[in-house]
Amino acid sequence: MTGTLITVAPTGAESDKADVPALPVTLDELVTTAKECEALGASIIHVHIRDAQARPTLDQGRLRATVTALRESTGLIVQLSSGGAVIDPESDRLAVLDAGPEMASCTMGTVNFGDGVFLNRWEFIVGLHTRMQDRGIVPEYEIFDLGQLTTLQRLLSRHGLPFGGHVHVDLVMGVPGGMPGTAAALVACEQVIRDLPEGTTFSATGIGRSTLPVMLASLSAGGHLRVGMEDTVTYAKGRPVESNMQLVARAVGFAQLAQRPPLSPNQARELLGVPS
Ligand code: KMH
Ligand code: ZN
Repeated sequence: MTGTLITVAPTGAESDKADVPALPVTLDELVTTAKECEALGASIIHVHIRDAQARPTLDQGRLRATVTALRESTGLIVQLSSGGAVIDPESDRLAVLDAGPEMASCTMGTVNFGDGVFLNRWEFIVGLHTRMQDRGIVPEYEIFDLGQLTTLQRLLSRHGLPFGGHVHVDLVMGVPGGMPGTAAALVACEQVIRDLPEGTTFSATGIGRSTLPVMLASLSAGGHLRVGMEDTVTYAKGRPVESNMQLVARAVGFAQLAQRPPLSPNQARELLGVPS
């Protein structure tokens, strides 16, 4: 068993800065968060950005500046979200790949997402996957429900392996409308992941109150971890999250207890097929 990949997802597109003041929304806040999370043991940063009014945006200039700043200030693998917010058009989501990330997310199907719908048509999925192959970007396949793993099997069998040849999936569990954030659901996913190409790795994150059960289940099942304020803004009952670092520190502690210490960013690159 290898060590643990720890991804930090610090911002997301769903929480308002007004409701969650600790959310990093400016480039300075994001870079400071990234450096501190790297020092604690994170190896990947999953990035959503905000505009000058702290609203979610896929503005190309801001995305490029963010990738550059994170690459200059940290060794973290920079993974841009191609998911954006549920209202973002497909064209803007595809254009995220023009901002030059090492990795990008690639969601494997449509899912109800709270009161909205996170739309991911088959043709759009194929477009993201093949464009990433062409541009040398390593995908992280986002899985919100069990059937999306079979969509991934279909994608790989029809359109080939991702750039780098390694398949990595992230189970996003406990979204209202998606699979539950439970150990049983994680084990069901892990059984299907066995049918994906040999060596496929997975991480998992549980939204809201499913954070802890999903983290413990993932470590127990040989998976990796994603944590951050994109996914949870409550540390414990009645205690708001103080910072992304608090969530990363807790994940590092659990990984060490499991005797699977955090992988460095370069070890993560080696595992995921991301060029150094
Ligand atoms: N904000 C969600 C609608 C991703 O980053 O790729 C989509 C999401 C997934 O967060
Ligand atoms: Zn995201």
